[in-house]
Amino acid sequence: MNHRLLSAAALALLTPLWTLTALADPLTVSGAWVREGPPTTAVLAAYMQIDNTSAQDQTLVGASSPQFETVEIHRTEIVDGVARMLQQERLVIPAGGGVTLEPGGLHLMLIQSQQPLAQGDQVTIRLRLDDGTEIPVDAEVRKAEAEGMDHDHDHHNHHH
Ligand SMILES: [Cu+2]
Repeated sequence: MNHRLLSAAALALLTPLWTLTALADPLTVSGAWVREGPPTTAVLAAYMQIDNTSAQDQTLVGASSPQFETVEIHRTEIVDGVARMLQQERLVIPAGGGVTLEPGGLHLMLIQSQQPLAQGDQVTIRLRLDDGTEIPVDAEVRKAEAEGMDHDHDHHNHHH
């Protein structure tokens, strides 16, 4: 590679980083909601659409909520006919693309709520990217729209 090509490549790498600092969040989150659980449950699942409006892949490495002790990234998979939840260390949202967190698939697991949450309550979640950026998300607690269509989290909620 000659020097001119090299510097052009370096510039292409640097430019998006520079513009990122001036622009809004690289991710757009829409339709965030938390599935209402039984009154006694301390573990709830959050779902949302995450779109990457930047020109670079973005990597979600975690999340937190002031209303919960811990938030984990989970993926539900069917293993030998049984739904299991596998914790994800990271979740890549491709440049110009999106990732859907939905019942039966990816979700945020909200663990150990500080107080009971019911339909209509708001949950504040902060998504954390690998570069340290935090993206606030407001999610409303709702009943599942198609209860019975999916069976994830049944092992959390044996009491309904
Ligand atoms: Cu989970």
